[in-house]
Parts: sequence; structure tokens; C-alpha cells
Amino acid sequence: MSNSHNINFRRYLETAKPKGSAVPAGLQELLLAVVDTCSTLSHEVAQGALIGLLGSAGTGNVQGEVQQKLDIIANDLLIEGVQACKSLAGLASEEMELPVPVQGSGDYLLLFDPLDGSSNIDVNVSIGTIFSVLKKQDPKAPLETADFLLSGRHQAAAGYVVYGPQTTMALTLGDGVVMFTLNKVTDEFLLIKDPVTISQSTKEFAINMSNMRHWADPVRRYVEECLAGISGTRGKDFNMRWIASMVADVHRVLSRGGVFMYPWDQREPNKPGKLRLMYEANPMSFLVEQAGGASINGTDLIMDLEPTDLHERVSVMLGSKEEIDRLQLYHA
Ligand code: P6P
Repeated sequence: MSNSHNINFRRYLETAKPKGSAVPAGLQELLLAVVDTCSTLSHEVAQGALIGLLGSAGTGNVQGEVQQKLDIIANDLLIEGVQACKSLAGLASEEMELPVPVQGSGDYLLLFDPLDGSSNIDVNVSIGTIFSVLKKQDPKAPLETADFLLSGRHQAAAGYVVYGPQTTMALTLGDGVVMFTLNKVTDEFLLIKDPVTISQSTKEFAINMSNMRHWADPVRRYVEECLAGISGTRGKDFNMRWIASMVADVHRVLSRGGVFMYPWDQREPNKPGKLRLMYEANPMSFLVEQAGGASINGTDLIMDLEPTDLHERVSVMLGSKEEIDRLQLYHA
């Protein structure tokens, strides 16, 4: 376990050897650009109303959701922040229907939710940026949407930055998970935790309980058993949390264990879930698996799912492995 706070993100990338190999220079370049942009975004988010950034932008995104002013600012900052990356072939965002080619000649693909949980901005609750890095399978061909449609197993890196009381980043390069916190005086992300691991068992679950009557039976059974507590079949009491900001809820799971669920429900039965596979569920699943947890859509491991659409949604249940194994059993 490393708690030395004197290793900054650049130094970490220069010296890390995930699976025994140095981090490719192009990936270092890309991740540094993303994280530097998130440092800028952290300052913007913290200003909020002071610089007129709260509230709706009066526009909608490809998801049909009302965009907050900071959604658009975050999206524009990230696009601008990585444009000069020579290693980048293209990027895709929750806020844009189609991917954007960039002038880089490399083969990395960046996908992101620029500001997840943005409905919480106006009430000063933690929000965050989620990112995923893939590699273009045919570097020479012109960029097309199909280049991004790779399963989560193909991710070269994934992470999030949560803008809360601290601005903290979690990252995986495929060989464990590390966390950094932003020193806002020096504008450096400093290593705070290496490795990050999720406890196999837990007494805490996170789900939006107001949807209970709409859930499928396996989810309802699981939650009812948790609510039954020590006198029920689980033989222990459970606590519940719901921040309604995936980044904040997943950060808690990575920090102290737990289960996070946004399952399919019958409100919109044709949608597999609310959360997006490519730039929310896959990066979070990569982090959770690398920290010793598990992440499923009910029946299957999320990172095994073969995507068919850039903005496709998925049912998500992730966290402490014993609980996810139980949920998967209930869905069998
Ligand atoms: P609900 C935020 O809008 C988000 O996409 C996730 O970050 C969060 O987990 C979920 O939606 C909250 O949804 O229905 O509880 O507001």
C-alpha cells in the first residue's frame, strides 16, 4: 500500500509498469491531457453560480436529456483538452450523437461522460467525469462509429474524476486501481491510494428505492432480503445510500465496499436500463473488477457485452463480489 503523497500523476505514469510493461507514451500523453482538463473543470464546477454556470443551457442532448450549462462546458473543455494529442484517433461523448475525429495519427479512442450526475450541480452534490480508452483495431482506416463498438474487455484504461469535497481520480491501466487527489494549490493530482481494493462482502447497497414497484423480481428479492436485515435470510442488517450521481456512488463502493444498482425496470421496458454501456458502465466495471469486485447486467458480466450502438443503455449491478454473485444467482 502506498500512501506517499509526493508522487504526482505524471511521475506515476512514467514509472508504472502495468502487467510488467511501461505505459505507452501515447497513452501517457492522452491520460495527462484528460486529467489536466479535469483539473480545470474542477475549478469551474467549484465556482458554479459565482460565474453564472448553474442551471439549464436550454438545449437537449442525444439522450433527449436537458443539458446543464456545465455539461456543455465540460464537453467542450475535454474536446479542446485532447485535440492536440498525437496518439488520439477520435473521441465519443454522451453529449454528442456521433464520434469526432481528431487530427492525431494515433490509434487511441477516448469515450467520456463529461459531467455525470449533472442534475446534482444546482444542489451542490458531487458530480464527475467518467472516461474510457480503447484502441482502434485498424489504425489506418478512416474513423467510423463502428471503431468504438468494442466490448469493455478491450479497454486500455478507464477512470473517473469526482468533484466533491476533494477532487479525486480513480484509474486502472488493467493491473489494479489507484487513486489520486488534486492539490488545488499546485494543480497536481497526487497519489493517495495504491492499490484500491473492494471488500468481498458488505452491509451497504445503493439503489433508487422509489422505483421498487417497477423492478424485476430478482432485484426486488435481493433488496427485500437486505431490508429484512438480521432477522431475515441474510442474517445481518444493511445500510442504504443513494447519491443519484453514479461517480459518487461508485467512488464510495471503491472506497469502502458496497453494491450499486441501476437495474432494468418496467417504466421503459424497451430500454435495458438507464446507464450507458460505453462511457459509464464499461469504465466503472473495469475499475470495479480490477479492484476485486464484479459488475453484471443481471445475467452477464458487463465487460463481456458486445456493443451494437454507441449510446446503448445497460442494466448495472456492481460492487462487492459476494453480493454480485448472489444477484447473478437470483437472475439465473
Ligand atoms: P435517478 C445521473 O443523472 C445518472 O445518470 C447517474 O449518475 C445516477 O446514478 C442516475 O442517473 C440517477 O438516476 O433516476 O436516481 O435520478
